[in-house]
Amino acid sequence: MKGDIGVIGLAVMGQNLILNMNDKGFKVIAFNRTISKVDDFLNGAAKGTNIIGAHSLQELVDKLEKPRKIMLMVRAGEVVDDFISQLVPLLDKDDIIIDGGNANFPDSTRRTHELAEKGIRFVGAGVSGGEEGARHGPSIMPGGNEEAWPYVKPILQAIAAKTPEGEPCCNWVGRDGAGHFVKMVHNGIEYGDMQLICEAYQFMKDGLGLDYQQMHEIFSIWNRTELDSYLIEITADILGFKDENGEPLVEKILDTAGQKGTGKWTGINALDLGIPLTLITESVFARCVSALKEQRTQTGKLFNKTIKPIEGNKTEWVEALREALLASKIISYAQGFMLIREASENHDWALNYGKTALLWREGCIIRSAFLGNIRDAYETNPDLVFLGADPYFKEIIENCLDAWRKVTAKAIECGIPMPCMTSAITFLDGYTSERLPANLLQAQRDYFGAHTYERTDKPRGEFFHTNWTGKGGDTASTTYDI
Ligand code: NBP
Repeated sequence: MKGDIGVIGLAVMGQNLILNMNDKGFKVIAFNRTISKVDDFLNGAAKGTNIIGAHSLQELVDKLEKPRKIMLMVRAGEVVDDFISQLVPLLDKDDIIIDGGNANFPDSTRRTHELAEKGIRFVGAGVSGGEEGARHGPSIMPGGNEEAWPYVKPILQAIAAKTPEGEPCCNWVGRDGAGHFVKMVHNGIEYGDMQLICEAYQFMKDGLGLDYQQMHEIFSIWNRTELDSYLIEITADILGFKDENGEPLVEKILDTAGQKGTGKWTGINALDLGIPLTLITESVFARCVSALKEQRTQTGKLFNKTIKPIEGNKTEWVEALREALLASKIISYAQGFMLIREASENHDWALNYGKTALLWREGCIIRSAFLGNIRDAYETNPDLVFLGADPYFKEIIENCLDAWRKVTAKAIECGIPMPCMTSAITFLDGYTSERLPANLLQAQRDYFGAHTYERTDKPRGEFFHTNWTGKGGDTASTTYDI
């Protein structure tokens, strides 16, 4: 009997996905560049399973049922292109290559087209959930050549996480790089959620002076509210975790955050598409600031930086903080879905926003009860442009608004950096303003660059230029822009 699927790449994700596929009754053929790792795997974690090893790509290809399905779980980038170029001469028309790594979505678009020209069907599938998700049910976001979907669907949906209602957190996203685009936004949202939690932590620790046991308990309680999510749950665990001396381990971890680039890609795409993805972009910059440890230390001394303790009823402040976090989180997801909508229209992907929320409901790092409400919002109104306009989310924002203002204002007053919570409320204030000061901005642009402006007392589309100084000309700019 031949294999149902081949998996290339036996690091943490590949091994765990293979074991998951094996549990679901699929026969998997495993291969890795460093061949010794194939045998290590077969004699280790895969011992006693139906998993079969291959010691060359030819052997892998020969052992697979046609049309062959080969999933790459290797380092993103050139490595994927290298494997594709080695595989193509060994494959037949209609065989399928799935890239389950963290590809940048334009690469998946390119690969879909290049491989289609060769008669090979390509699927770019974002996979989220880390080691645990890969083993027991990740969120999977497949896109690319839709002809491949009926063949890979039974396997991917079987191994994917399931919602409380039993629906798989894996469904066809769209053509070209749509799957990896949605995965990228997922990662951006993950950056935002993590930073928001960190801001709440600092407010409690440095502002309110709470200890780790208290913060552990607060996050555990928050996890039983609308904030119920994997990231809140692990934060409660982390804050309660003691090292070998019985002291909070997190206090001893160096405060410089790393990043692998998906948050940055999300920000770059938002800028390219003109979407105000302020919260996620601030979360990427917050990691950049954290990385400047030595500069921060020096400048802190220069400015004699201190954080003013927050006075007042701590229980009331903690509840206000929870509301500020919840409202900010709604803004983050609202902005994320604005970006997804714009990309869908721009690339003609016809993405389904409710189904996208469902993909993230379980299995992935941003999994939460909240995503079920987002799915409901888009099912009720697929044309919803701003998530905060959905009645459920609007009511939460309105109820949280006073607390959100109080917390962000207090943080600024006391010297606690809150780039995400403050950018979120500033976005809402701008997005709900019928009139912004951009009239002055347009005047400035026209003053120095003759960029023209529209007038409130004339129809849209009619452009005016003023000779502001009496010295300039009457010619409007058509090419120069900043
Ligand atoms: P890694 O991203 O660490 O990649 C390890 C695999 O890539 C091994 O099979 C390794 O082969 C192979 N590889 C490398 Br590295 N350089 C190679 C080269 N020049 N030629 C051929 N093979 C090469 O593994 P991972 O953490 O399991 O992640 C796999 C994919 O899934 C990545 O794209 C990652 O971004 C994505 N992802 C990871 C996570 C996570 O939590 N780790 C979550 C979601 C998605 P070797 O054994 O011979 O060195």
